[in-house]
Amino acid sequence: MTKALIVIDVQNDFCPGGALAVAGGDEIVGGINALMDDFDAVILTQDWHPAGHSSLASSHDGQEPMSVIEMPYGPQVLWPDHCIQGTRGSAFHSDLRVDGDLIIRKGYNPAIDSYSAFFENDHTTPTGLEGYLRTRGINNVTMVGLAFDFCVNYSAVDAAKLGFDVTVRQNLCRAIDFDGSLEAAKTGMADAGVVLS
Ligand code: VGL
Ligand code: ZN
Repeated sequence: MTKALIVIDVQNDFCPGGALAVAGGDEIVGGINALMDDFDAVILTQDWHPAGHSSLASSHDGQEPMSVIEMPYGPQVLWPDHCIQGTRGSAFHSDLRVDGDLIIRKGYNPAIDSYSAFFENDHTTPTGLEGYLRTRGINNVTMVGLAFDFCVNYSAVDAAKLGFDVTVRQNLCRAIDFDGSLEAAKTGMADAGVVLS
């Protein structure tokens, strides 16, 4: 078994004081750092939106943050401006170890959001992570990070659908919990065969 730790979006904007702060988002950093040495590969993801990205409420006239609109690929929550490329908010938490093997950016396509580390929200356009893992012989992934009910959830379900053995360490995640998203995420991950530990 060759195993990777995938650290999802531990960035300033998802931590207290950030633009899309997840409660307790900074509490998981030390535990994630300590876990890294147990894996053959460590991969970090970075939410990385251009200004004017279609997932931002500010890009849509008359829309408030946290409203939901219909996009060609399905419903889309409109988020406050967050993780704009090159801003402080888009940087990793300053205590996070960034000596991993790969940083994969996502959400850079202006027209499509990308919660998952594997596919954009059209569930079709790949990020390349699958190929990276397969060519390194990795068949087992553990996921931690932010937010449990969005990017961790989408990434874990996609990884399971692709045939990887997937564990999500819940104590090293924090959730947004918007409109039932936390319970839906737990059910969806369990149904996909993700181990919630
Ligand atoms: C995320 C909402 C918008 C996440 C990213 O990392 O879970 N959530 N962009
Ligand atoms: Zn985002």
